[in-house]
Amino acid sequence: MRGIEKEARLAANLLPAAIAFAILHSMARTSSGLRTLFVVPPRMSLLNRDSAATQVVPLVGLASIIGNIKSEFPETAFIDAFAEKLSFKQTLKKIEEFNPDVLAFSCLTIQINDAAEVAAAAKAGGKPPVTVVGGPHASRVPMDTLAEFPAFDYAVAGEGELTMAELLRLVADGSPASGVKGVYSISPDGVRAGEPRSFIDDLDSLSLPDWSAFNLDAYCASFRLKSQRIRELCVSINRGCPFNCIFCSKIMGNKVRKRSIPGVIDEIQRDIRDFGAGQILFTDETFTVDREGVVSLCEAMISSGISDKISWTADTRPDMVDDELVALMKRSGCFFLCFGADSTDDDALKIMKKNARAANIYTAIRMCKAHGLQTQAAYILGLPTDTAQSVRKNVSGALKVNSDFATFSILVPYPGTKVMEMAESGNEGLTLLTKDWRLYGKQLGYAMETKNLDRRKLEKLQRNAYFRYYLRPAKIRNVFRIADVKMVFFYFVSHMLKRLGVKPGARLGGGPAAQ
Ligand code: B12
Ligand code: SF4
Repeated sequence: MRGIEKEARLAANLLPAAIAFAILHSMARTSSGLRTLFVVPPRMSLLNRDSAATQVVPLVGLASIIGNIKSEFPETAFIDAFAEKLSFKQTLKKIEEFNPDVLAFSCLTIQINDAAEVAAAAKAGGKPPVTVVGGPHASRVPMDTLAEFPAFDYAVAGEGELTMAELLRLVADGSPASGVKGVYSISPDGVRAGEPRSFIDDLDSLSLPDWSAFNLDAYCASFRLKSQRIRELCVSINRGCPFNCIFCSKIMGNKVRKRSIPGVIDEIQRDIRDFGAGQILFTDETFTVDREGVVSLCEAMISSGISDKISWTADTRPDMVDDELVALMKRSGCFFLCFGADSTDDDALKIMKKNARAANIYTAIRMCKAHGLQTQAAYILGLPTDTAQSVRKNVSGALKVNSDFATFSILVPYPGTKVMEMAESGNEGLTLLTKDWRLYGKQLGYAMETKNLDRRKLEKLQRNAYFRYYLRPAKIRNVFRIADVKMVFFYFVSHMLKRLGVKPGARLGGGPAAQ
């Protein structure tokens, strides 16, 4: 095997690039022995606060891919370098130890540069693996991702379960995977290939997410203190959202595809029984988009006794809850709801194409409070038309809404969104500052500013929003209840460092640039 590799490497130096590519891809990979390693990259940028200051949860998308390929490819493993707080070097060491044939990354936009650096370093080692990238960033701009980061051989757009299985079969055969729907590639001689794969209609046809490759102790349950030691697992009950908010990446398309409720109940019971879950995070983009389905789910959680064993939390839109539903959700174990409020101003909601009214968030929070649910509302600052005054007005509204927790993000032009289109055109009141993806943070970023508010002003308004919100007697203790104190500390230290001239893309120790 090593001899074959040597020969292949020698050939790679002598033959034209296209042939070398084919040889490297065909190195002795039998289907069942194919070693596949999925990786969430480590956090390597010093001020990448978005990824540090939010929940870090086990990714159900990756667990689902693993669950759907594991019987055919048993030599599959997973490293969440981000959750395990591994450095670049530690991540690389673990990759080398596993010695993968295929190295596959899952990345948000803010993680893509870090993943590319790890991929490049892994490829420079003794046995270069075939590298694949999937997840939100690659899904929206697969070709651009490959052109920008040659360390990736393939980019997968959309859902990975079926695509990855087909890709691995071809790699195991030593064939190029460029014909697989959903797989994008640029060959060494520049030929681009790839076409979209349709969304999976029948989600019940998929195997359950497999958590056995995860180090579940590396995560902390959402909205709980680490000391509470509750194990949280993620469950997705449907995919897709019918709305078209201008800032949303719309990874899962417009059509809502639902799972059967008995299937979801089986999964939760399995998560409790086999993986010790004490809390469930429903990761659906709009959990209550199918009201009937949620009613059936809650009733089934109550009748099966699940609601006595676990608590749960979810995200939804403020216009998609009602009193009866909230009461039922609470009875079935829900303790916390997050709302994409976005703004407390109707005009701003119109600009965002939210298709909702500001009044909805006031009503939603009131209802939740009446039923004893804790709440978080997420607001966005920095719309094209925003001024300091309109931002302060939005924040004053948030104070009146008075959810237990609030986040104030600065609008980010994620690739593939309408906001990116507007920012790129440069004539809709938004200015794109960079395409360095490490700077695409919602909390401390540098991606965009507006015609009325430069970055400095935007960030000052954001800081003031947090001060106004949390420096109130009834709220200050909340900061310490969910966001562990380190995160709050990191938020302010990051701002200070930035003021002192540290570039948001500066490296944490251990990354290649720091060596
Ligand atoms: C639940 C959720 C969260 C949860 C869980 C995080 C998570 N990463 O799953 C929480 C609340 C923690 C969260 C936080 C954040 N989130 Co979030 N989140 C979502 C949401 C609503 C659903 C994700 C999900 O579970 N989907 C269901 C599963 C089954 O699908 P999936 O994860 O996408 O995986 C599938 C495919 O993507 C693909 N795939 C994924 N990885 C790979 C890898 C390979 C190799 C392959 C082949 C395929 C593949 O196959 C999977 C199975 O089909 C999405 C919106 C959306 N619809 O995607 C936003 C989304 C992913 N979040 C987003 C953002 C920006 C964030 C934050 C940065 C925001 C912030 N600052 O607060 C943080 C980052 C936190 C972190 N460290 O990861 C953006 C990402 C945009 C981008 N281009 O980067 C999204 C797309 C929402 C948006 N704005 O449009 N989020
Ligand atoms: S932000 Fe939420 S409601 Fe709007 S399109 Fe995205 S998932 Fe749907």
